[in-house]
Amino acid sequence: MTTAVSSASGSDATAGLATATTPLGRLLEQFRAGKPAALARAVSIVENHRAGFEQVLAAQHALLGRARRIGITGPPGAGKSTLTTRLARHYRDAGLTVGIVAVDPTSPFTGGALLGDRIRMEEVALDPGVFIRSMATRGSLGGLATATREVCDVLDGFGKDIILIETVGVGQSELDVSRAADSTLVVLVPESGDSIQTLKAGVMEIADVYTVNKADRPGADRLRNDIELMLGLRAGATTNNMPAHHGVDLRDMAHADRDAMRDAMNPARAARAAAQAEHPDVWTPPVLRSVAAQNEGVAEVADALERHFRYLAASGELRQRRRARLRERVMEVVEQQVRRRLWQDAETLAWLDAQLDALEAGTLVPFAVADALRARSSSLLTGAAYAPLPHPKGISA
Ligand SMILES: Nc1nc2c(ncn2[C@@H]2O[C@H](COP(=O)(O)OP(=O)(O)O)[C@@H](O)[C@H]2O)c(=O)[nH]1
Ligand SMILES: [Mg+2]
Repeated sequence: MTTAVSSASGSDATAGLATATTPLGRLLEQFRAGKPAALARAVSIVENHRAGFEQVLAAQHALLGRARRIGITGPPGAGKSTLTTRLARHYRDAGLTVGIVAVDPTSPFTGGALLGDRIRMEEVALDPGVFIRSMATRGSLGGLATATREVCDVLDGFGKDIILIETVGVGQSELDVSRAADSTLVVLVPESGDSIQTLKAGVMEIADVYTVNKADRPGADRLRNDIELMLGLRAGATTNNMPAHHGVDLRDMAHADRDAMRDAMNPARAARAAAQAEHPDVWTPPVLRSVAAQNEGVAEVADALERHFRYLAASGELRQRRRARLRERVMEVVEQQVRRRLWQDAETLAWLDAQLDALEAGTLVPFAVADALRARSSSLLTGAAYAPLPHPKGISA
């Protein structure tokens, strides 16, 4: 069943949306014309949730999904920013435009780096085909993950072909941020306890491609093997590929059986073999090696990301991931609105304060106050602020 929703809601958020006579209308016009200055301003408005940010985002909605969003995550110092810069260069050389969103307080994109890094960054920073925004400080409602997604939407709507999202660390917020991406590249480094910690902290759930960066240092192959071993064990290679007979003479077995037997005895090998085979509906994360500082292995990383994107498209997972993102997006917006509408309403706060005596005396429980608050605030919560997109059927009930 569908319910038509009137677009004449008298809303504040849609007022002046399409007219070029308002400053925001003029900004959106320049944005649509592809002016880099308009992109920078639009990103700032959205990042800081300044007046008009909803209109800026709403104007992008129908355009979303053209960009490929690639998350690049891993422990501090792993070489994420270096690799991000190299990948940006790689995509620029292929004629693609790039947006970089760095969610990392230690990122050279924010200026906290060695001089050499700054110079390398500037090589892409000065390229008009590359837009860089650092999200190190985010004070407003909604949090970093929301802000990151919203900024990515602006870059996508602007027409950037590739969006690189650099996030540091291993915590839940970084995992949230990585969900803004279509593909996630996890960057690990040898001789760092962080790397295995990172894997344990749930990064294996989100990694589509791994690279062991700083492969010019000892221990890279060892780490690579450890990751492949974990991947192989997780995939259950040991049981799936085990030939029926044990104790057979390997020399009597067909090649395929022998390979299966070896893989069964070596899950890491099995994981590597699975990652090299191109299956339309199974993806085994490849574990690559790179020396980002020397631009080694960068093309291979880009190639693996390309293969992952093909897999996403062919398997239907791209559509699934993006639909899941839309769903989360609506939930996120509702939460933000509820918070803003309730806790920025002076009258509601005054009413709440008036309940404190009874709460303190124990004659009212917080749950009862919450019930009453929601009931008395229902019009605050349901009042329309956004007109639906022009669509013959309106919004589904
Ligand atoms: N030896 C070596 N150093 C690297 C490599 N990649 C990056 N670095 C250096 O490692 C340091 C941290 O790199 P950065 O990209 O800022 O790491 P991030 O914190 O993960 O973004 C910098 O000094 C880089 O020049 C590499 O492959 N090998
Ligand atoms: Mg960095």
